[in-house]
Amino acid sequence: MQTVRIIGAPTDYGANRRGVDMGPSAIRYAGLADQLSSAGVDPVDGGDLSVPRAEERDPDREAPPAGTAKFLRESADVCSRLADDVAESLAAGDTPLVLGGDHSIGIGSLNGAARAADLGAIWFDAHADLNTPETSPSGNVHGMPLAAALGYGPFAELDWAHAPRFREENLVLVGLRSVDPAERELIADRGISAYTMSDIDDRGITAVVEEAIETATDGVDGIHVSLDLDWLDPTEAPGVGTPVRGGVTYREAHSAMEQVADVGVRSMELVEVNPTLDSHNGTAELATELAASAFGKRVL
Ligand code: B3U
Ligand code: MN
Ligand code: MN
Repeated sequence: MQTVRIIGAPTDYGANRRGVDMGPSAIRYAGLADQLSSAGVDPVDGGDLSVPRAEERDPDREAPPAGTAKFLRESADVCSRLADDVAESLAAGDTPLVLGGDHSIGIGSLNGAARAADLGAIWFDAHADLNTPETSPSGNVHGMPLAAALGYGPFAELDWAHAPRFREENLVLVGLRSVDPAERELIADRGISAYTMSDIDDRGITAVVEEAIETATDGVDGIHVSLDLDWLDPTEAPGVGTPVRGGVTYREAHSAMEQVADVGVRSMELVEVNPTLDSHNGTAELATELAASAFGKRVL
């Protein structure tokens, strides 16, 4: 039986909104282990990484000077420990499932995954997460993980994080509807595979995800799935820090997860669940259901 190793990464360094650090608790409380068991995998909970409170590091959470990233040193520290855990878990033959926390932890997940295996990645997100400290409108690292993993921008604290075996050709963004100008330019210049909500409207979720899987798996051994809950429409997933209207529906989300399950998920993360903004823990619950679909849960 496939062992899914749960790794909590309760960070909020990368986001403006406090509360996303409670994501791992909320997702566990929503019944993650039971959902995974019902998908036919064996969940083993490795607990949470230790993450010092932001107030201990920067009591004022002051805005940094333009061109820099907030809490970059702290994010780098958590991500390097997370990368070790993810790599170790893959090397042991397990499937890591990382619970965020804000999306800055994607830097650690991608690096760890790339260290242990040749994987592509599908990034289900309303946002492109391709900003650098220089181009970011917010200074928030949760808008930068892909730029860091791919080696763009000045990320001195994250020099180690550029995942050498993680190839840009095997990265696919799905569900975009909030993209900053520099991100748009980077996607066009580098020819990064990206599907907007318009593509999903035009072609349907099945065709889009099928093509995404083809690109992500081309020439590699499998995929890392990064699921930012703001990928879904805020009516389905209100408990996220930066909701954007016009996201995928409940059914489209499950359908996409079932498709990735068919090719086999080697590594996954659930990020940006913010219980302080949620309604009756519904977004956390949805995250557990989608994880179950991604690991093979079916009705019949
Ligand atoms: N692109 C914007 C907003 C954003 C990115 N990721 C999230 N929000 N969750 C930024 O700040 O980089
Ligand atoms: Mn994101
Ligand atoms: Mn997002």
